[in-house]
Amino acid sequence: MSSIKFNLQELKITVITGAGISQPSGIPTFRGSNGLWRNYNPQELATPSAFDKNPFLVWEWYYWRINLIQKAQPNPAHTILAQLESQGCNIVILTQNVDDLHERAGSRCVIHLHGEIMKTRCVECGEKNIVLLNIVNSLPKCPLCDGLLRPAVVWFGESLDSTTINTSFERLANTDLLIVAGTSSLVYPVADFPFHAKRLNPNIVILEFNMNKTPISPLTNNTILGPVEETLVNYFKHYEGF
Ligand code: BV8
Ligand code: ZN
Repeated sequence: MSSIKFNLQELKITVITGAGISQPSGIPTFRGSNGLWRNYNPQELATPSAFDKNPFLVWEWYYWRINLIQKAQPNPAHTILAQLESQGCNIVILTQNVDDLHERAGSRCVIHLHGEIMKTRCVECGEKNIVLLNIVNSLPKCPLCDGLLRPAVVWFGESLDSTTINTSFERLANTDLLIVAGTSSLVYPVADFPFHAKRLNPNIVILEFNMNKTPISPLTNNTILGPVEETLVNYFKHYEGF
């Protein structure tokens, strides 16, 4: 366990999360053994070309994931982060995940770096944030122009929203404690965020919570190995109030 003691309420805390924080809730990760879907590599499905080629297949994959997410519950790793916020900590979550488990755990300050699976946008008129009302086995259509809707997520080969990136960089530049939980730190540009934070703020403390070491482990003050639904809770529960 890290020997660094903080007064949490005095810190600006930023948490970068990945698929590993939702895995204990039953949501497959992208690269884990159970990450594949019907032997498709998610990296091949989460692309504009896969959607252009076969929107039915891509929507089938997203419907399958939406169903999993709707049946899933937030786990203790989501909950402890929400409790830090409700206990008055200044905490912002930068999540790569497209599920809503952080919000359902009670976190309010959540930035979805890769978008949100429960929202769609129209490929024709660009209308955004159209909530997918019900899952039908056909292609969802835009209520304004009847154009094809796509998941409002960032696919591989697509740029992240520039405002999202700028807001994230601004937050990282003013962060005292950066927690990186449940991400392989292999997907860019988010994989570079901890390095960027260290360049902006050499005094930042970086703690990583993962089952294994990752490319950012050498940069961290400590990598706490183990299931995040236990390690993150154990790390924070000895602070007063938990
Ligand atoms: C872009 C949304 C500009 C969709 C996702 C260099 C610079 C810039 C870009 C690139 C670059 N090199 C390559 C690229 C391109 C690419 C990229 O990074 N590829 C990788 C694979 C090399 N990046 C992009 O395309 C990005 N766009 O840069 O635009 C541009 C444009 C054109 C050309 C070039 C550049 C867009 C990336 C976003 C893609 N969209 N998701 C959807 O969800 O359907 S990414 C997807 O991966 C998810 O968001 C996921 O969260 C994310 C990262 O994966 P992880 O979350 O880390 O999940 P993973 O399965 O990998 O790991 C799980 C981890 O959890 C593991 O470490 C495991 O040990 C741990 N774990 C599991 N269980 C537990 C646990 N730990 C603790 N406890 C547990 N219980
Ligand atoms: Zn439209």
